Amino acid sequence: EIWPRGDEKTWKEGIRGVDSDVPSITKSIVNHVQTSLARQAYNVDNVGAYQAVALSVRDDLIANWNETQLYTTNKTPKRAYYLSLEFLMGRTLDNALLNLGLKQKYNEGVEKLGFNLEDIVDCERDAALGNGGLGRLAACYLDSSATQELPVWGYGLRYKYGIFQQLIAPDGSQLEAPDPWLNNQNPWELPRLDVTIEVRFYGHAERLDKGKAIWSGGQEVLAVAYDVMIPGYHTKNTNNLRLWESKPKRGFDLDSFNAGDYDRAVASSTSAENITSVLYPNDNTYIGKELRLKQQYFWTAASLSDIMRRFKNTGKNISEFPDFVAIQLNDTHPTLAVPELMRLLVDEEDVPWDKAWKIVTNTFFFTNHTVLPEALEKWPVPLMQNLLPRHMQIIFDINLQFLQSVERKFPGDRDRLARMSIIQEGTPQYVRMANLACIGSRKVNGVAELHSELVRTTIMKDFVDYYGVSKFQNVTNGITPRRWLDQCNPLLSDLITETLKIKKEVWLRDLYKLEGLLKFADDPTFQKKWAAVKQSNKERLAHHVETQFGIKVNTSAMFDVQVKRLHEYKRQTLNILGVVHRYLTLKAMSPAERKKVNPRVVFFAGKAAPGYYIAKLTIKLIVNVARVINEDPDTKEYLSMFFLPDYSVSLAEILIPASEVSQHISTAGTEASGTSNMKFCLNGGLLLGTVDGANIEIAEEVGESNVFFFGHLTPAVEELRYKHTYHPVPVEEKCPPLAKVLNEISSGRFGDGSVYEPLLNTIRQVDYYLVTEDFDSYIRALEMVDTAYQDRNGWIKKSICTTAKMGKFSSDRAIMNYAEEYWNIEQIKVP
Ligand code: T68
Repeated sequence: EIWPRGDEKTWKEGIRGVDSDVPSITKSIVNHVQTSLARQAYNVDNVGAYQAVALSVRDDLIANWNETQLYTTNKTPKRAYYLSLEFLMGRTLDNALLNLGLKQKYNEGVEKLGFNLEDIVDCERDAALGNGGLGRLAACYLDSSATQELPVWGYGLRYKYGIFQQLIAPDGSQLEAPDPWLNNQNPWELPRLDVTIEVRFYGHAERLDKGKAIWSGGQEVLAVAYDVMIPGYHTKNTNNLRLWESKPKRGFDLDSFNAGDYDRAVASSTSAENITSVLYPNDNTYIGKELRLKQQYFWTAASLSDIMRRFKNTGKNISEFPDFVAIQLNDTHPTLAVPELMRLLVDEEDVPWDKAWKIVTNTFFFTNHTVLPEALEKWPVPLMQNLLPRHMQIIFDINLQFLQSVERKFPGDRDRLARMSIIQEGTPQYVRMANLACIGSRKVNGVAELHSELVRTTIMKDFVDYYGVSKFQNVTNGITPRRWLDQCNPLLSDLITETLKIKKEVWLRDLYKLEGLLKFADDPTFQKKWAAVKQSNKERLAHHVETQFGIKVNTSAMFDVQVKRLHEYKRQTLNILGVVHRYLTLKAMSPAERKKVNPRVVFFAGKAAPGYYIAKLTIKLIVNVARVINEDPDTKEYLSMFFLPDYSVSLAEILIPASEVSQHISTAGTEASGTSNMKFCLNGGLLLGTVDGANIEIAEEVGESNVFFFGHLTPAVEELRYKHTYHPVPVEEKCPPLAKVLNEISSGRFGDGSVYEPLLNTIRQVDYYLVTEDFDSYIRALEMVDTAYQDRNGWIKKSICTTAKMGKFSSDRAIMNYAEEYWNIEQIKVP
C-alpha cells in the first residue's frame, strides 16, 4: 500500500508543524479548552489552564516526535536503548517549553488569556517513577540523548504509583501515602494500545537438542506500550521513552464467572495488573520479592521483543544485531535481558548457541551504581526456577561454559571459580545478578573514577583478571544543565548569558563555556549581581517554606543543605549530631560571644525506605531536635533547622539554587558518585564533603581551595572497620565532644531519649559508617566554612569559580562518552 492515500497535497496541507507565534498558541490553547477538555471559557481554573496548555505543547512535541521517528527509521542507524526500572522525570511542561524555545511566547499567550505561566506550571504533578540518583540519572541521560541528536530510546515501567508521598507526623515519624500520579490524566504520554507484547511466567521448559528448549504453559500477561516524548534542547529531535503497563491477556475467567465465583474470575486479571502497580521504594538495598522479579522480567521481555521486532523490520541478518542494537543495563535490574536475548535467539530464531552468545555479549553494556554488599542483587534459584524455568536453564548453561573457560585460564583455582560463578552455592543457591550482567556484557562501567576503581579492585576483581582491565571503563555521571540551571535558576542563567555575551543556546549545549565567567570572578559589579541572584533564590525558598509549611526562615543566615535519600552510609547522622554540637556550643557562649557567630539555617529533606527502621528514626531525631532549637530564644537567631517533607525533583529545583553550602558526607568509598553534588555546585553552592564519589572530580575541576573536604580516605576505611569490630574503643575515649552530644540526646534534651537508643547505638557500638572517626574533622570543616563565609567577597568568588568549572559534569559529556566509547552510535540531526 502506498502512502499517502488519496490526494497528497491535501494531506500535506493538513500536517501541523510547531506553532510559534502567539496568536496560534492562544488559538490552540482555547481550542483545547473547548474540545479536549469540553469546558467553557468562563469555567477554567489554573488546573484547567495547565491541562489546555499542556495539550497544546504536546501537539508540538508529537509533531517533532513523529518526524524524528520517521526520519530515523528510514535511516536505519545503529540505535541504543537505555533499560532502567526508574525514570525520575519530575515535571514536564516548563522543561518542554524551554527545550522548544517557546517559553516566552507561551508566557505572552497565557497572559493574554488571563493566566500566569508560573502558576500554571505549578499545577503539574511530578512524574516520580524513581527513588533517587539512579532514576534521575536516567532522566538526565534522556534529555542529553535528545539534545545530542542521538538515536536513543528509554525503556521502563509505567507504574500506577510512583515513589510514595512522605508525610511527617507530629511526633516526627515518617508516614507514607500512595502517589496516584495518573489520577488527573497524563498529557505527556501517548497510549499505544496497538503495541502489545505477550509475556510468559511459570510453566515448564522442555529441553530439545542443540541447547534449544520449548517453554510453555504457565501464565501469559500482556504488556501495553505508553510512549513519552523526550524533546531535545533547541533541536527538532524528539526521542522516545517507552513505558510498559501490564494487563491481563484475557479480561477474566468466564467459566468461573458463569459458575458464580467472581473472586476467582477476576483473580488472574488482578494479578496481571499488579505487576506494574507500584515502584519499589528501596534504594541501595536489595529486596528479594517475587513481584519485583516479575517486574524485572516483564519489562525486559517486553522491551527485548520490541527491540527485536524493530531490528527485524530492517531486514538485516540476525548476526548483524550488535551492529544495529546497543543496550545499556542500568544496574543489575534488567540483567534478565541477557538470558532472555539468548532465549529469543536460540529457541525462537534458531541461532546456534555459540553464535547467539557472541551476539549477546556484543549487545549489552552494564552500569554498576554501588559496591555496598547489601545492595547487590541475588535471586534464590528456587524462586527463579519456578517463575522463569527456561531462563534458569539458560543461566546454568551460560555458567557452565563460562566456568569451563575460567578453569582453562586458571587451572585448579577452585576458590576463584566459586567467586566468579553466577551461582552462589548453598541452600538455597542464589543467582548473582552482577556476575551475570558482567559476563553477558561488552563493557562494565562505574559512575565516577573512584567508584570504577573500586569496582575493578573489589567486587569485579576476578573479572578484571579474567577479561583484562579494558572491559572496565569509567563513565563519570552528569546532569542536564537545562533542568538543573536554566530551568531551576533562570536568574543565574540570564546573568551568565549577559556576562558571557554568547547565546544561552550555545553555552547550555557546551557547558565548558562557563569557564568564561572566571575572568569576572574578581569584578565587584559582577560579584554583586552574583550575590543578588543567590539572595533572591534564598528568598524564593523561604517564601516556599513559609507558604507550604508555615515556617519563617531567616534569609540573611547561611543556607546549608543536605537533601538525599536517608541512608546510614550517607550519614545524615553526622550532620544532625554536628547541629546538636553547634547548638550546645552556642548555649555555652555569652550573648556577646554569640553575636560574632555566623547565623546558619540547616535544611534537610529526603525519604526513608518504609522498612528502614534506622533511617526513619534519623528523621524523627532531626524533626525533634529542630523543634527544640528553633524555639530556643538564646540561640534561634544563630541556628535553626528544618526537615522539609516529601523531597522531590520539584522541591530540589527550589532548594538547590538557594544553597550556599551543601553536604555530601558519605563514608569514603560508599557513595558511588552522587549527582546532586554536581547540581549544587553548578548553581554556585559550595561543597562540604568527604573524599568520595564525584566529590573528588568536582574538587579536581573547581580546585581544592573551593571545596571543604574532611574525613578519612577510602583506603583507611576497611582497617578502621576492622578495629571497630575487634578492638572497640568507647566513644567517650575516642571522641569526647561526640560522646557529649550523644549523651545529651539520650538524656532527653530533645524529647524522650530512649526512643533514639537504637540509632545512637549504631554509633556507640560497631559504627560501621565511621561517624566517630570523622566527627572531629567534620566539625573542623564546618568551622572552616564559617571562616570562609565571613569573607563575603572571598566567598562569592569561590561561588563564581565553582560554577565556572562545572562544564565536565554536563550529562551531554557523559552521554557522548557512552555513544562513542560504548555504543558506537552516531548523531542524526532531523532536518
Ligand atoms: C545511586 N544509586 C548511587 N540506587 O547511590 C549514587 N538501588 O551514588 C549515584 O550517583 C547514582 O546512583 C547515579 O549513578 C541509586 O540511586 C537506587 O536508587 C536503587 C534503586 C533500586 C535498587 C537499588
